[in-house]
Amino acid sequence: MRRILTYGTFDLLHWGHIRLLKRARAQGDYLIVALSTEEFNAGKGKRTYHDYETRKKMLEAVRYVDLVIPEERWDQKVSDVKRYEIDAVVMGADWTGDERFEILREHCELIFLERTEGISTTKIKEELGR
Ligand code: C2G
Repeated sequence: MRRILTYGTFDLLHWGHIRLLKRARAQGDYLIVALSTEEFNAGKGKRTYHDYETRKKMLEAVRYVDLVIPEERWDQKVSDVKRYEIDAVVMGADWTGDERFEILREHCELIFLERTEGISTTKIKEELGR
């Protein structure tokens, strides 16, 4: 069983997120999503519309997602890969070359998929005038 792991905030779940999850799941047989907690997001200066529990439930309702775990720290990725016996970490291409992911190459495959153009949580918030 080929096990895939991806990280993200997945706030205001939209088509760009779903397409990423669909393509990530297609890279293997089992997809784990490490979902950023509010505390972790605060560290990134990010505030989410939905809280962690709601974002987790929404992801668990997506057919491509097999398990949702919390992302609490930047430095948990190597232990995540080992603990969940991950074969490949899959991220959107905006993360290409980021050292916080490149270090995973000695532990698993690292795959970057192109982002879905024209959609983002920020764009949705701006267009809704928030
Ligand atoms: N994404 C995408 N296309 C979009 C928007 C997002 O492919 N139009 C992808 C991103 O590249 C990412 C995933 O969907 O792989 C989740 O996006 P975000 O929720 O914005 O996550 P991010 O802020 O990139 O958090 O430790 C890493 C962070 O937790 C990643």
